[in-house]
Amino acid sequence: MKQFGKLNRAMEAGTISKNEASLKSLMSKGNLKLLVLVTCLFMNFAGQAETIRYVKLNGTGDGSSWANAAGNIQTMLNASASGDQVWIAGGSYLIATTLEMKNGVNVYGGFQGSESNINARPKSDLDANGKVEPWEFTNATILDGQKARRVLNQANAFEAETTWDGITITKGKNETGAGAYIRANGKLNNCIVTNNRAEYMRIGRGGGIYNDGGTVSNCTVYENTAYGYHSGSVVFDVRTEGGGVYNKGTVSNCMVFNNSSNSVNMTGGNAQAAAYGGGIYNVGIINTCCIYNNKADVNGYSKQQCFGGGISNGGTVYYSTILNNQIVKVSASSSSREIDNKIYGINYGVICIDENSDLEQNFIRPTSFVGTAYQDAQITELLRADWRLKQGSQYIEVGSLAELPDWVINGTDLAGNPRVSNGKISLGAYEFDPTASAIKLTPADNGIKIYPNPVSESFGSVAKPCV
Ligand SMILES: [Ca+2]
Repeated sequence: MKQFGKLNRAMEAGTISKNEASLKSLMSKGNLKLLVLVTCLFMNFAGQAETIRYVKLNGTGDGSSWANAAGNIQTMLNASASGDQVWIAGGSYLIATTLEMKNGVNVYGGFQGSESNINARPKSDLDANGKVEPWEFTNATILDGQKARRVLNQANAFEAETTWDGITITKGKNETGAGAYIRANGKLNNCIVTNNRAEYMRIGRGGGIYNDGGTVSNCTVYENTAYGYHSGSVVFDVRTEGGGVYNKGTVSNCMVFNNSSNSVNMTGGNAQAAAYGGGIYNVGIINTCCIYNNKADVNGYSKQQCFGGGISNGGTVYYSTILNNQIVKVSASSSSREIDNKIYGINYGVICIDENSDLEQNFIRPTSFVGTAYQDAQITELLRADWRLKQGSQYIEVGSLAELPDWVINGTDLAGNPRVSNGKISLGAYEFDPTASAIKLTPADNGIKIYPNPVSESFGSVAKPCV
């Protein structure tokens, strides 16, 4: 009946036609058949009421169709009202002014440029890892901040859930949330967030995303940096938090890798620094994520600390896989590199071993090194890593459903399969999928060269899940 209420309000406001207004009198007669008719007509009416505006690269139209697509994303956002949508064809869009999200206006990227349905956007296995992932749109819509500004911004909490779906956010730069800053009811879904940099003298927060109460889901977040530095004669402390994501909201079903939380002392002196969360600084909720090969590092301070190569957790983490992350401390007199997958605080069903000798036994295609990539071949390896569980893995169906919220239990794993089957749940971000093991990509098959693990000789081991 909520829809009828909306219809009534629209009629009272005079925003619908006489024909539609005549339905009101039909409704008042209480005739069931007519009521059904009214419902059908209303659904048609509601579908037409929503306006889609179209954007393509170098478009010069008014945005009314793909053929008349406009070229400016913000102009189309500004023209939209809550409930409208903006569809953006694939291409690389140079963002000259930070894009401002608009309450209730969903934005979809990844179109070839002729689709009439968001589900028709073509996807393909672009990174050749044997699976088509939620963010792999064949016609990528790339929003490029040109290393000069934040790419996407939500200025305040929204009343309506507002989703940006199927976009790539890259080359953003800001003190916080260099790629995107979202707040309550803001949502990034099916997105790639890469090569963004939060940089400031004293503090850098959220290289890829600063999530202040919103939701990040089904995204891959890689090669972002939260960077702080000390420079000049005035001594001050430096702090970096969340190379990939600074999270005060929810991050669910995401890959987070090759990000760094990093601080450098440019001028010496007694400055102190702390680097938190190479992958994620979390004071919110993380669920079903793979957080691997991230790094928290500090260089050149008189006192320097690192907390969480993968994740620094002051919130809650559910069923995630945290592996091959690293902390690095370099000073004039010493340097140390350690594997660091530790997680403190509240966590359930997390795999976070600090011993990488068991990886081959448990995962389909683990990475062969610790920390971030410094060679192209390593980047390829990171993109093709597969942390799904192997037959015989010790993590299969040994988790507990106790204390898990319903949205986690009823959700999916990182491969999109049911999170719980027959009342059982596996540790980490994936359930065991017998068909997954059939995909065999060996380094030889794919031109991947395995480099020696630079730090494998020096760790103590904590060879058990952190549950
Ligand atoms: Ca893929």
